[in-house]
Amino acid sequence: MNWNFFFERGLNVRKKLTRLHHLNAIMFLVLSITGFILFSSSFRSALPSIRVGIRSVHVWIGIISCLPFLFYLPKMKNHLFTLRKRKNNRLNLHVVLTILVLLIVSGFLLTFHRELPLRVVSASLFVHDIATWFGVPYAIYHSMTRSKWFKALEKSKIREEPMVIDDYNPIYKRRTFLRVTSGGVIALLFAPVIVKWLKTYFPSIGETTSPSNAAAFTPLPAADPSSLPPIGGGRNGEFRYYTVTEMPSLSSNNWTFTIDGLVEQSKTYNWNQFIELKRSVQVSDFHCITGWSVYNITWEGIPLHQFLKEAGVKGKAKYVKFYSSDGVYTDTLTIDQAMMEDMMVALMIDGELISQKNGGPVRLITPKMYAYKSVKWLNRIELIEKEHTGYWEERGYSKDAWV
Ligand SMILES: Nc1nc2c(c(=O)[nH]1)N[C@H]1C(S)=C(S)[C@@H](COP(=O)(O)O)O[C@H]1N2
Ligand SMILES: [Mo]
Repeated sequence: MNWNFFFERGLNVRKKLTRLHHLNAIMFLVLSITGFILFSSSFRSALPSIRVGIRSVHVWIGIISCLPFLFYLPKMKNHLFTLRKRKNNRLNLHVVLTILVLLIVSGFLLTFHRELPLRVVSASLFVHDIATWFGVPYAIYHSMTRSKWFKALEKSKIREEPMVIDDYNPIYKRRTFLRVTSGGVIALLFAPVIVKWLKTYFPSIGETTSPSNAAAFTPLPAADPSSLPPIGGGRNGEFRYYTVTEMPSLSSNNWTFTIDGLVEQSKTYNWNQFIELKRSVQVSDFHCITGWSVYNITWEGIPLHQFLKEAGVKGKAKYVKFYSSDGVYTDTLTIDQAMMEDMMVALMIDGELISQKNGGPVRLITPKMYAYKSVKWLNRIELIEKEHTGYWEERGYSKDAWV
């Protein structure tokens, strides 16, 4: 047995691993930051123009960070061997590798989400999120407790005290205390984001009822009997509430709805007139391009084609433009798309007036297209001749929004 060979080799691997480790730490940091930006709803309004760019950076660094991982895999056996006597380090390695594999696989699936079944995409988003909520705090804890200053802190007080190595060794007590405290602090810092994330799956956590619009809008429209109980059986899944502005505060006093442009009959409705319009009920799904979906929603509202037919679309009109009362968000459909059966100017969801957060009292829904088409706080429909580029399409989203 050539011990020297083992020794040399071990050293070499260790050095390489350390370098790899630092490189990975930097990439992981960039991935966490870009990932948080993509997840955070406040960032939507802060810097919407770089959202698509940030996603590309996130995806590319994600791909690049797989390379060291591939380089590491053949050395993994060796690495585990060097750690054979250190249970904690081995455990750490297993945790880290599991988290990385989960992040890489789900990240890969999310990158190609448009080619995959929606359920696979939602599951990937869930895995990607949860692996992040474990992985990021764990990585912070890990790099903190291994840093030089933390180690110094662990030992600092010991010098003045007698070094008795027994069950009550102060080194261990102080160490445990410091580690538990810092772990606790990190967990506390992450708790709000994690709770927020959990709420998107389990709305019963925290506030049970999202403030409805019922107080601001009188009279309340009466739900169609088939909306109550909702024929869809109640929606499945939770919305992530998005806005690129402050949410507009609307009430039946200031609310209006206009259809104009290239139509025979422009018209502006007030609340009382609007809720007199004939409504129908549909059950459909709602898909955000970022990967989450809500299924079996019972929507009640005015089918878009009905609206357009009543207003009389002029021959010159080629596109339908939708405005939000937030004053910023817009989107368009071609006339053909707008005439599709399930495009709807929705007023009620599962038998209730659509809440403010959800884009109520009136929002567009476009079930066969991604929800960036479904303008919230809809207050105007304009028939136009030249194509208009919608809010997110202007900022890099695909004009092809078909799910
Ligand atoms: N006015 C307005 N409408 C909007 C948006 C927005 O930011 N502002 N976001 C869009 C996107 S990207 C999605 S996924 C859905 C989200 O709807 P929700 O907030 O009700 O979940 O609304 C769409 N309509
Ligand atoms: Mo979206």
